[in-house]
Amino acid sequence: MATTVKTGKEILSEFFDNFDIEYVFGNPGTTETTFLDVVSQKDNCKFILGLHESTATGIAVGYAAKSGRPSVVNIHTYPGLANAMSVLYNAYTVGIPLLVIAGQQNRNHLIHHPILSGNLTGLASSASVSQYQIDHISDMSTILQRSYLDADEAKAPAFISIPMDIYQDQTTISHFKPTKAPCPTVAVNLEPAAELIRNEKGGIVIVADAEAAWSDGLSKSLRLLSEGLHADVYLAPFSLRSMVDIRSPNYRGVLPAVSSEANETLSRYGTVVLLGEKIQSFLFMNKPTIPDQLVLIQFSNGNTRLRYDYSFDLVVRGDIASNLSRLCSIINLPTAVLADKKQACRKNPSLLVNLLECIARDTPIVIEGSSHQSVEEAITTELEFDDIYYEPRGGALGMAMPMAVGISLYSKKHSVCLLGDGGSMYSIHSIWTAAHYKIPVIFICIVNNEYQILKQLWKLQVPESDEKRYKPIMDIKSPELDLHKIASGFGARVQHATGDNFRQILNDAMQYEGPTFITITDDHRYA
Ligand SMILES: Cc1ncc(C[n+]2csc(CCOP(=O)(O)OP(=O)(O)O)c2C)c(N)n1
Ligand SMILES: [Mg+2]
Repeated sequence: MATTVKTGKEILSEFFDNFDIEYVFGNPGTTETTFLDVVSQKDNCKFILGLHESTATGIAVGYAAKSGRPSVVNIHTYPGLANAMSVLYNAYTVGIPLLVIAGQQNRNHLIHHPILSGNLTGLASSASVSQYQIDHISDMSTILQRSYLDADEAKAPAFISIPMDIYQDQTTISHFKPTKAPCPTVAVNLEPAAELIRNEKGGIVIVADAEAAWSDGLSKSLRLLSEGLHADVYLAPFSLRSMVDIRSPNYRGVLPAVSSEANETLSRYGTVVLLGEKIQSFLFMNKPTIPDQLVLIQFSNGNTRLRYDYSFDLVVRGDIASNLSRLCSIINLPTAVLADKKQACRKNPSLLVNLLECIARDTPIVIEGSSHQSVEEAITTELEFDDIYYEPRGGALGMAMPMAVGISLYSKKHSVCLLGDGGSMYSIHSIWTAAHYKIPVIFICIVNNEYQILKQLWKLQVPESDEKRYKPIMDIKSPELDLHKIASGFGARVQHATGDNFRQILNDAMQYEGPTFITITDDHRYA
């Protein structure tokens, strides 16, 4: 049989076909030209342009969170990767699969550290599960496949640096087959867990962390287990996604993020069942998040860290949802769920509540970190939205706006992003991508001309401090940001919502196949 010789360009093209890559999200430079030349010739793969790497990467995150598969990101060598790092870090800490590919300078003069070169794998290493530079054409197919599967298996970014001259090299060593990722492992013996739970005395609390979102059918099996055991359920702070059934009478919302408050909540129980990696806190105040005296059981899919943060009494490795179901049968729990929780009735709803009331409850909601975050978490839970995305564990501002764009791109329907005026500035360019590709998305921005959350945290950490010290640093006035001009400059329809016009504004936004940027003033709280 004749041996087939392939170029780097052909290998890349075959990789896209084999792994069904529908989109590449990126911001280009000269080192990526040949990569883009391959993408531009494919009928089944489209390039989505972000005007900044934080935007391109954030859109890829939203798309991956929805599709369940690694999104491919293409960025421009060292500076492009540096700009993407904060969103990459969010993705890494909270378990989002991305295949990040950056161009690198020609291998023939890399030794001289040419302009726009650098230690890309070193830079990427703090926010990715694996890092390769393709120095030999014969490695190219293996590195592409391995990195894609690394991202998929570990639920994290995997990084590849591709020198710009390698695409013309030729090799006979290259083949792809559609690879199925292995099935999730299942636990063989759940009796010890059942035993611990049967003998449990002080009450059980189940805390679901980010990793649990990757287990299909979790909300059903968690509901059966928690209701059968009379256990309360919380979402761990900074988990990124809601994956619990918020209609369950046992669901208590997001656990407090301040460590002493989480400690106080968890102290009411005798046993903590953790689904996923950890219970992340912010800030550390006096006490650790998890009280020492509790029995601690971990369920993990096995693709993030087991026993990494705490010492557990028992760890169960394997697909979380299937193991919770099996546990229900072993303990002989009822096979039907309880009646749904009754919705609370609000006498004087705030403007934010009114706005959200107009929106279908299956609309994805993305919340950016701000002083409004916990209120927004509570409102969206109470209103029974069932697809909520929270502040991620990495804590970097600038992911919510593009993430909402990526979610809408995948689901082909509106998503809603709730954010502050300060937070809006980190990835404001994501509006342009939504306008350019006609992606329907609604941004609701709470304007207070300040970093209010940072003032609050300043006061918490330095109680003797006062406004005179923190206002000059934390106010974003003089000049005030003209958010309407900025957002419309990027291509959004802009509106200011008040008690009189909010219904019309929301209806119009829902009809519009592109981005709407709505401002409201800071009167969002519960009445
Ligand atoms: C990339 C990045 N830079 C800075 C911060 C620190 N930070 C956290 S919250 C915040 C201000 C948020 O202000 P805004 O969005 O206006 O919300 P507000 O607190 O006023 O409600 C800042 C700067 C961060 N988390 N991430
Ligand atoms: Mg603000």
